Amino acid sequence: MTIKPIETRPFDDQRPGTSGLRKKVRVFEQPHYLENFIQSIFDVVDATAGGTLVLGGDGRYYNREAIQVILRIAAANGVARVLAGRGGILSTPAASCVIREHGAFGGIILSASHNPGGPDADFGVKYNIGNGGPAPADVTERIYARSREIDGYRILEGDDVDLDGAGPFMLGETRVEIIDPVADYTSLMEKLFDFERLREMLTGADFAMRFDAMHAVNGPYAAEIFGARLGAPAASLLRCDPRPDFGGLHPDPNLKYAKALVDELFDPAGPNFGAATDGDGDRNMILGREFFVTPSDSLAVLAANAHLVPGYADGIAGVARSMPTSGAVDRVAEKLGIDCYETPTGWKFFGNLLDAGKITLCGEESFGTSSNHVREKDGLWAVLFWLNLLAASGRSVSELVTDHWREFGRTFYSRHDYEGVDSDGASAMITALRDALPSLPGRRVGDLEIVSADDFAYTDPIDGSVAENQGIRIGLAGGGRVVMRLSGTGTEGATLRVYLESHEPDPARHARDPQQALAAQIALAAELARIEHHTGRDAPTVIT
Ligand code: G16
Repeated sequence: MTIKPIETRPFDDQRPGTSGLRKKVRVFEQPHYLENFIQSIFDVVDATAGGTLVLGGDGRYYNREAIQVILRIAAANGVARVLAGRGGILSTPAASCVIREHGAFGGIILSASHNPGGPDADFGVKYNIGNGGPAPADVTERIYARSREIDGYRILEGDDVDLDGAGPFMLGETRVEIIDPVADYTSLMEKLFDFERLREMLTGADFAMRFDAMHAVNGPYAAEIFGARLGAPAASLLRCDPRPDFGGLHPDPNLKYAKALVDELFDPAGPNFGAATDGDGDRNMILGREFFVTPSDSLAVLAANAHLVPGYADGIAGVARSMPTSGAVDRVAEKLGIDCYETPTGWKFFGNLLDAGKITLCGEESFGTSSNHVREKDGLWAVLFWLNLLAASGRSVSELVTDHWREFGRTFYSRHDYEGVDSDGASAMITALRDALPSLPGRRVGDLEIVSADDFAYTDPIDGSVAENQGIRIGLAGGGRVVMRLSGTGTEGATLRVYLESHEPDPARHARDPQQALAAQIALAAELARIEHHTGRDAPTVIT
């Protein structure tokens, strides 16, 4: 087998977003496009020191083809050993787990997360570092800078590796081991949760759950953990066969895209517990009977009750949430006397805090929750955590959450997304808001009084790195907030996200509909940002 140097020219659009490089499949299929980006990674990360690389993806369209290309480039760049998930499969949290368990120098994860899959849909490449977490901005910026000047890549000529075979295979000097994508992850879950108690609950006559894998990567993980280990009936596992196009659906576990599951749970005679995870298995949605748990509340409830779960019985060191995530967990941290950090959107910002032992749990409003067991958000972990809480407390999902509200007050929360709007209009809107920031404090809109307004900036307490322009934050008297930012994960136009929040201490007012409870905040956002003027939209596309 020979290593072939190939001449190439740079593409100018390979800057990773909130979570890796996400583009249409057609973009990745252009000659040299994927190769350039992968070579740029190897030019920045020293892969020649005899280390191990982890490789896998969420099984979406183009996953297998991309893996073959990456294996050949890895071999030509002197990677000693690659651990590849069988069939090219590794969920994002499982990849993080495997990187950590096997002391790999890093991993390449192929996924566009919750974005749809298929020849006309999305693909993505993400590089994770040796702690198992997404590469921090200084690394992704160096990869981007390299991609702007690259003039060649190295690739090994040879046959495809049999990703479904037993292995190991040699690709030139590189040893490719095919690993069971589920094994390491399952062992880790067994260490954290009370599997005996969970088995009792899931096989019991008075408990019914539904887990929806959305035809995405978590299907085999759910089959092993819920089915084989915990004895959940087959009927409780929905859409657990992964498909390259996710069955033509949008693998995003929210009220809109997991509607069938939501409808089943909102039947008064429905199951006790429902959950769904996304394309690459890191996001989660939690439902009780006739009850939706917002991701922000989920994080707060997990933090307040973590002592009930074996892996966290000794207490938690601290918590962190992304800036747009509601302040519900802040109140828990205050009561527990632990630190609470507010970070920019993006899981990578939790990495240093987790590595330094400053936090144990962290989460985001975008349906992400996790802990120090890996360095990614982890959908199945969150589902197991909730099941463990139900088993240990004997309470239902709605009881746990409403009890929580009674103790801490309810933080009403909603996110309004305006998807696929004109990029120039969206940027103009944010610029206008930014310019208006100094004039906002003291202003009243309807019954609301603005007490603070800024463009969120974050200084990492561990390495001092600074991230600026992370979203417009408008603080309201009484503890409410309106946050506005543009998504960093879309592949078409721009997506405006408006995050709305208010705090209600009075239990008599906790049962209100969140959209009604937040009506004043919704009106304030529309007026201050002139959303319709800039985007041409008079209503959001998705409300969660
Ligand atoms: C990614 C990041 C998350 C972030 C989310 C939303 O999630 O890992 O940290 O909260 O995107 O980002 P945005 O609001 O910029 O679209 P995932 O599940 O897409 O990898």
